Amino acid sequence: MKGKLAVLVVVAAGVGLPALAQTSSTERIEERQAKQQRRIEEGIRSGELTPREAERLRKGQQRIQRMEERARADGKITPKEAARIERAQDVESRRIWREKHDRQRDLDRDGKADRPARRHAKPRASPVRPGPSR
Ligand SMILES: [Ca+2]
Ligand SMILES: [Ca+2]
Repeated sequence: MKGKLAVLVVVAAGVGLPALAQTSSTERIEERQAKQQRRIEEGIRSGELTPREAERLRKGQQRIQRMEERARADGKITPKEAARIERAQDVESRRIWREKHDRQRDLDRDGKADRPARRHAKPRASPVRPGPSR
Protein backbone atom coordinates (compact mmCIF):
# COMPACT_ATOMS: atom_id res chain seq x y z
CA MET A 1 0.00 0.00 0.00
CA LYS A 2 2.75 2.37 0.98
CA GLY A 3 4.59 1.53 -2.20
CA LYS A 4 1.57 2.39 -4.29
CA LEU A 5 1.20 5.71 -2.58
CA ALA A 6 4.83 6.56 -3.30
CA VAL A 7 4.29 5.73 -6.96
CA LEU A 8 1.27 7.98 -7.03
CA VAL A 9 3.27 10.85 -5.54
CA VAL A 10 6.02 10.39 -8.10
CA VAL A 11 3.52 10.29 -10.94
CA ALA A 12 1.82 13.41 -9.65
CA ALA A 13 5.18 15.21 -9.45
CA GLY A 14 5.99 14.07 -12.97
CA VAL A 15 2.71 15.49 -14.23
CA GLY A 16 3.40 18.76 -12.47
CA LEU A 17 6.70 19.39 -14.22
CA PRO A 18 5.52 19.56 -17.81
CA ALA A 19 2.70 21.77 -16.63
CA LEU A 20 5.28 24.23 -15.33
CA ALA A 21 7.30 24.08 -18.53
CA GLN A 22 4.10 24.77 -20.42
CA THR A 23 3.34 27.82 -18.40
CA SER A 24 6.67 29.30 -19.32
CA SER A 25 6.29 28.76 -23.06
CA THR A 26 2.80 30.21 -22.87
CA GLU A 27 4.19 33.12 -20.92
CA ARG A 28 6.93 33.68 -23.45
CA ILE A 29 4.38 33.72 -26.25
CA GLU A 30 2.11 36.05 -24.31
CA GLU A 31 4.97 38.40 -23.51
CA ARG A 32 5.99 38.61 -27.14
CA GLN A 33 2.38 39.24 -28.13
CA ALA A 34 2.21 42.12 -25.68
CA LYS A 35 5.53 43.49 -26.85
CA GLN A 36 4.56 43.37 -30.51
CA GLN A 37 1.27 45.00 -29.68
CA ARG A 38 3.17 47.82 -27.99
CA ARG A 39 5.46 48.19 -30.99
CA ILE A 40 2.41 48.58 -33.23
CA GLU A 41 0.83 51.15 -30.94
CA GLU A 42 4.07 53.03 -30.68
CA GLY A 43 4.29 53.02 -34.47
CA ILE A 44 0.83 54.58 -34.69
CA ARG A 45 1.76 57.29 -32.17
CA SER A 46 5.00 58.10 -33.96
CA GLY A 47 3.33 58.04 -37.35
CA GLU A 48 5.67 55.39 -38.68
CA LEU A 49 2.64 53.23 -39.26
CA THR A 50 -0.23 54.42 -41.37
CA PRO A 51 -3.69 53.34 -40.22
CA ARG A 52 -3.77 50.81 -43.02
CA GLU A 53 -0.44 49.32 -41.98
CA ALA A 54 -1.47 49.23 -38.35
CA GLU A 55 -4.70 47.48 -39.26
CA ARG A 56 -2.87 44.81 -41.22
CA LEU A 57 -0.38 44.27 -38.42
CA ARG A 58 -3.15 44.00 -35.86
CA LYS A 59 -4.78 41.32 -37.97
CA GLY A 60 -1.46 39.49 -37.94
CA GLN A 61 -1.42 39.66 -34.17
CA GLN A 62 -4.96 38.32 -34.02
CA ARG A 63 -3.98 35.47 -36.28
CA ILE A 64 -1.22 34.46 -33.86
CA GLN A 65 -3.64 34.81 -30.96
CA ARG A 66 -5.97 32.38 -32.67
CA MET A 67 -3.08 29.97 -33.30
CA GLU A 68 -2.32 30.10 -29.60
CA GLU A 69 -5.93 29.51 -28.63
CA ARG A 70 -6.20 26.56 -30.97
CA ALA A 71 -2.98 25.08 -29.61
CA ARG A 72 -4.24 25.53 -26.09
CA ALA A 73 -7.69 24.10 -26.80
CA ASP A 74 -6.66 20.59 -25.71
CA GLY A 75 -5.24 21.96 -22.48
CA LYS A 76 -1.57 22.01 -23.39
CA ILE A 77 0.74 23.75 -25.77
CA THR A 78 3.26 21.19 -26.93
CA PRO A 79 6.84 22.24 -27.69
CA LYS A 80 6.06 21.75 -31.36
CA GLU A 81 3.04 24.02 -31.16
CA ALA A 82 5.01 26.59 -29.21
CA ALA A 83 7.78 26.52 -31.81
CA ARG A 84 5.26 27.04 -34.59
CA ILE A 85 3.68 29.98 -32.83
CA GLU A 86 7.03 31.54 -32.12
CA ARG A 87 8.02 31.21 -35.75
CA ALA A 88 4.84 33.04 -36.69
CA GLN A 89 5.76 35.71 -34.16
CA ASP A 90 9.21 36.03 -35.76
CA VAL A 91 7.55 36.64 -39.10
CA GLU A 92 5.20 39.24 -37.61
CA SER A 93 8.06 40.92 -35.81
CA ARG A 94 9.87 41.40 -39.11
CA ARG A 95 6.68 42.69 -40.74
CA ILE A 96 6.28 45.25 -37.98
CA TRP A 97 9.87 46.37 -38.46
CA ARG A 98 9.45 46.66 -42.21
CA GLU A 99 6.24 48.65 -41.98
CA LYS A 100 7.83 51.00 -39.49
CA HIS A 101 10.83 51.60 -41.73
CA ASP A 102 9.21 51.89 -45.11
CA ARG A 103 8.16 55.04 -46.90
CA GLN A 104 4.53 54.97 -45.89
CA ARG A 105 4.04 57.17 -42.91
CA ASP A 106 1.45 59.32 -41.31
CA LEU A 107 3.64 61.73 -39.44
CA ASP A 108 0.86 64.33 -39.11
CA ARG A 109 -1.40 61.53 -37.88
CA ASP A 110 -4.41 62.67 -39.79
CA GLY A 111 -5.28 59.08 -40.56
CA LYS A 112 -3.97 59.31 -44.10
CA ALA A 113 -0.63 58.26 -45.54
CA ASP A 114 1.48 61.35 -46.06
CA ARG A 115 2.32 60.51 -49.62
CA PRO A 116 0.40 58.37 -52.00
CA ALA A 117 1.41 54.89 -50.97
CA ARG A 118 2.59 52.83 -53.84
CA ARG A 119 0.12 50.03 -53.85
CA HIS A 120 0.67 46.69 -55.42
CA ALA A 121 -2.01 47.53 -57.86
CA LYS A 122 -2.50 45.84 -61.15
CA PRO A 123 -0.98 47.76 -64.04
CA ARG A 124 -3.60 49.96 -65.51
CA ALA A 125 -4.89 49.31 -68.99
CA SER A 126 -3.99 52.79 -70.10
CA PRO A 127 -1.10 54.56 -68.47
CA VAL A 128 -2.10 57.62 -66.58
CA ARG A 129 -0.03 60.57 -67.69
CA PRO A 130 0.45 63.61 -65.62
CA GLY A 131 -2.06 65.79 -67.36
CA PRO A 132 -2.75 69.49 -67.17
CA SER A 133 -3.73 70.71 -63.75
CA ARG A 134 -7.21 70.16 -62.55
CA1 LIG B 1 5.19 52.66 -42.52
CA1 LIG C 1 -0.88 61.85 -42.87
